[in-house]
Amino acid sequence: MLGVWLLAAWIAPPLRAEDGYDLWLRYRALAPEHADAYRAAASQLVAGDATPTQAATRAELLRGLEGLLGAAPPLSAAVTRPGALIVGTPASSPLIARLGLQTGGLGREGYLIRSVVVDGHAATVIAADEDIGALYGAFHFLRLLQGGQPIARLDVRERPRLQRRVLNHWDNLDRYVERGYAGQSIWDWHKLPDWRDPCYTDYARANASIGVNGTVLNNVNANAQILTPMYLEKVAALAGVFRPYGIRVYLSARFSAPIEIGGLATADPQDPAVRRWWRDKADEIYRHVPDFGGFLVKANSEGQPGPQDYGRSHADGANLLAEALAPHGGIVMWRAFVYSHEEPEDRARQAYSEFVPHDGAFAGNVMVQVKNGAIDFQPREPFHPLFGAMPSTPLMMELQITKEYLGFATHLAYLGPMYEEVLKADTHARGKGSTVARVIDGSLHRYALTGMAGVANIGSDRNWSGSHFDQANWYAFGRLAWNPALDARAIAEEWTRMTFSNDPAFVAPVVEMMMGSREAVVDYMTPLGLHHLMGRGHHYGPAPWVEGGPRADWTSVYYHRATREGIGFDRSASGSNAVAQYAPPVARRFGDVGRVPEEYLLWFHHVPWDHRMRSGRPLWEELVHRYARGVDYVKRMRATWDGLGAHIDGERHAQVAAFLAIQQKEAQWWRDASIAYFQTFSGRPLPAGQAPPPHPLEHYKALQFPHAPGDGR
Ligand code: BDP
Repeated sequence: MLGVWLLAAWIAPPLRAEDGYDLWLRYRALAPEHADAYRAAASQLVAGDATPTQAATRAELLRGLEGLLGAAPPLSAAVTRPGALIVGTPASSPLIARLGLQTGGLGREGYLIRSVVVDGHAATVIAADEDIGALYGAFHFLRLLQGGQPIARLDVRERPRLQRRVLNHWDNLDRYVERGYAGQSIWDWHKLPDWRDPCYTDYARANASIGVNGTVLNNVNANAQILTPMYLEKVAALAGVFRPYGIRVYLSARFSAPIEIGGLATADPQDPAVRRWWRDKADEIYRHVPDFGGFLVKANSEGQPGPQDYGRSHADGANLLAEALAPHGGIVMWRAFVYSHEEPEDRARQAYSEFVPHDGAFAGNVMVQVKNGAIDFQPREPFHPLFGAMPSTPLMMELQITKEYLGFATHLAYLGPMYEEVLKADTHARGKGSTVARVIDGSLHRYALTGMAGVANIGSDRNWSGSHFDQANWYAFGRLAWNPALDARAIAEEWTRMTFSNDPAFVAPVVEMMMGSREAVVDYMTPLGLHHLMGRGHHYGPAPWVEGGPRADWTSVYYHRATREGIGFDRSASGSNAVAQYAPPVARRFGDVGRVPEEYLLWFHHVPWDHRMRSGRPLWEELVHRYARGVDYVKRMRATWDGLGAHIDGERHAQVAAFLAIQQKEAQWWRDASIAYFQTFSGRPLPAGQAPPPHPLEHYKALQFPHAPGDGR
């Protein structure tokens, strides 16, 4: 019997099946060459548990070290041997107070990690001014171990560059997630407040590990019910789970709530009863959640109610809510994603036109939340012209983590390079070097409030994000919100090591694959500045032929404007002149067909099919070349991945492989359908070596997807 057991143990695969639930906090045993050294540097743990945050910090370190090193170090009240790990604040730990470290200037959330000598013994200290800083430091320390990094001579000093690092859940109260591709909402409203699913704690751990410190629980297309007493109790229960991890809860507020749940006849911001209602509502919320973060608001956009319904401005609307929250320290995140039915102008111009006149008119606790680009989370957009144009109003960046326009959950597209691209874009608002990162970190205009929001890709799927690689986008968002100057490649490497393996034969090809993956999506969906060509409503698959319907700017033809002569949206001075919303040096570059970066060519210009591209090819041929290039990249990703099976567990490997096969099929579909359609305008043959689409255009146009996931409703 014993023999059989031993044999089973001997032939058992070394790589346990994994389902992705553990995210990048897997804490699987490290290779001996790392584990031995780390064991010596974590021989005992000196950490308190007097507060919930201290307890969470200590528990995380014990859990992490046990997993990575095989056994948790013993707890100790003093340093009694070499290799102690000491964690805390000068207030919580007399030892740290005695070390006299320079924790001043770290702020509430910053931390130090130092190699020090204590009572004659080499030790490592994680010190902060506040408990939450120590928790962030502990996650940083664990990350070093997970990535096999040296820890003998540490001198880390970190503090977040942005204050509010917030996930936006587009989750409805019935658990449907708008633009969600990872199952249902993780918030089980029906069972709350009494049942607190353990996944809420793991959600908080994962977010704290990357520095996310806020979460908006409900959809921007908000239901006022969330503000009723029954739901506030549920919200309070979640806030209680998140609090030890430094995560504050925010809610999306529906502007017409005073009518819908307050019984008032109006929601006019100038009406004294409305103002009183919001003040009372804020007081009530803070009775439930004393550290409530504030409201996120989508107003007068896509049919949502707002101040303009009463002839008032966005500033009037935002200030109404700001006034109610101010006594409690709450903020308003007022979204700039607005476009109205009446405005006949280019949709790309509307947010700027509506907001810039109100610069300086917003209350001190309001931030205006601006999407990275002026249209809507496309695979590639030039940076939003509002960045740099509102020096007196703190602007918060809104990125989309869920891949509404980038292939849902089955397409592997690492968004780090996309986030980095917008953050590094130079607005020239105050001369060269006025990057978007410097706008949102407040250094350019001295904003008092700073922040970044990410539309979450989290759902009830076991792997949280719908696919293993989509976890990397959640991770990258958090890391860049902590420090917008971080490098997307370094983040990809960090994530790969933590999520899969430290083996260089695995890490190098996977990081390489990730880094080009978003560009591949741009190539096979919307090359050269094309945009908004996805299926109507659900945004699944190619549909450049979409026309008609309630409004022109909900069609594809509005955006690509293909004719027999050429293609592209003229936003130069001869067209909508949207370029004029940028600072002059940027406007000159984007507005000049000879100088515009080719990746934005058709975003800003309508050009003839035989326009000569930098490659020497005419535009039509370049377009076809780009579509094919995107498909080829996916083929190469598949081949790379297929060769990596030996490095990781079979379960995750197989799912990624299957999703890559779907991606290849769909990339090909995008290429074929787009070429079949645009060829009806260009009238030109395909370049040599390019296969004709296997089906006539009518085939692609006839495809229907009534149950595609995530559609707005
Ligand atoms: C679009 C989505 C829609 C959202 C909207 C928004 O298609 O579901 O409600 O953005 O950001 O991308 O408000």
